[in-house]
Amino acid sequence: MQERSFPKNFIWGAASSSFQIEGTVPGDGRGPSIWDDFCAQPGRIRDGSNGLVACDHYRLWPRDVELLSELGARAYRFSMAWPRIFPEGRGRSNAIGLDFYKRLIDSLLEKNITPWVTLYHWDLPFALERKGGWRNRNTAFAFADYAAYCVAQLGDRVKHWITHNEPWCVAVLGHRLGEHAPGLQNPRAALETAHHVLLSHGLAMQRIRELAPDATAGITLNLNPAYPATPGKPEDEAAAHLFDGDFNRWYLDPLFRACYPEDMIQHHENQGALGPRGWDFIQQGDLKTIAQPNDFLGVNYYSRTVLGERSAAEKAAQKDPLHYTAMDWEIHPEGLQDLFVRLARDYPVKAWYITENGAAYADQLTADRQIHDAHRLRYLALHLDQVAQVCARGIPLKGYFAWSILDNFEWAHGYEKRFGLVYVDYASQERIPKASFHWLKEVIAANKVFDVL
Ligand code: IFM
Repeated sequence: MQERSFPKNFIWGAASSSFQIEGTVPGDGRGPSIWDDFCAQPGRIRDGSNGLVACDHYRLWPRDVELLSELGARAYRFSMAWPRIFPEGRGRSNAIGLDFYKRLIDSLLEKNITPWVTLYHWDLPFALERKGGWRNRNTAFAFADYAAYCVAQLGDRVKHWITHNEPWCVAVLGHRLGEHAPGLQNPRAALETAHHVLLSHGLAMQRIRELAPDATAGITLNLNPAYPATPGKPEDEAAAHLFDGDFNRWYLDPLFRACYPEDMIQHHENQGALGPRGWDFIQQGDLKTIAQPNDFLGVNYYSRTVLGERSAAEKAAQKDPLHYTAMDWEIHPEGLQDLFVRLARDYPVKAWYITENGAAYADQLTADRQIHDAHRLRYLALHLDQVAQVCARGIPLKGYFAWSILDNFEWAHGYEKRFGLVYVDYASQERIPKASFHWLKEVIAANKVFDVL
């Protein structure tokens, strides 16, 4: 790996999300979310845990802001918990919740860290789930009202808004595969959800533009490039195209071309995913609403997917931490560059940001309470090398947010998977910066990535 520089003014940051770190402090007026309910259902979370305490960030945030400052982060991407602001999803607002975010934002600004606020990172107010959650079109309008309220209240301090994080996860993990809240296994519900989440993005963008014409706003997608195991083999090529349609194009095309991909419409119909009511949830004008101009697209990149039979050597590598992370996700840094080359070719996006990238490993605390996370450090170095190459191609990739500043609640995996640059000792809530944190701090200061391997 050679030393590579990043463009001047490249935005360096780290990311987190509300449910994964905040904890729920009784008496603070926050309403329950679908994730509180999901965690309470036996068997849903691998270690049986929940978000009640998490990293206790709701109380310990000043320490976490100090850590971001120590890292040299110029930006911090975090999410607001909708049920902290509107405990029932709409109607009555909760001033205590809003004040928490005001204090956090003010403290970031004092330290010259720019807040990048995600409005929805999966913690839907449970009161809305009772009314059909994202399967109900009204939720899209409730989201736009919540977004408008946040922008009206915080727009003087916050100039960067991300409407949604990873709609694919909300739709597919939450409603088709049942691995995330609300835990449904219903293909039609997943399609309705994807559509209403995208619609809510468009509606929220319109409100953000009205209220904060000086702000930049966009959405974050998790994109996963698909490769045929045997290039040129028709079945593998077709499987890769289908995977790409389901994972990537189903979100990119409506957002940037105002249409759903024809081949995938056909596919869902052939699968009988829709039931007798067909596509009745897509109303006239919806796609125009969804395709509002975005100032940027946030991309979360972790891995790639290979379709078809892999070679014996590739299969053997699956237990090797040099090739796979603790999530069993393949380490494929080149996929990041391939993805951006293709995105820049196919979609008219003004600016790109990597809003998440990182790796889970089973970190071991040493006797002198340090974390030598060499595998994570290598993962970050390899991916930053690709990021620098994307920038050097002239693609307007303007920033990078590491996932995550802290170890946190990794959804259905509970606390078993650690993604943090900072280790969290959950028993004491002590924060211990890992070797990767110290290394990234040097990279940020130098605005260069260098060989560590
Ligand atoms: O922890 C998640 C995050 O909430 C969304 N993107 C992927 C991360 C790792 O799984």
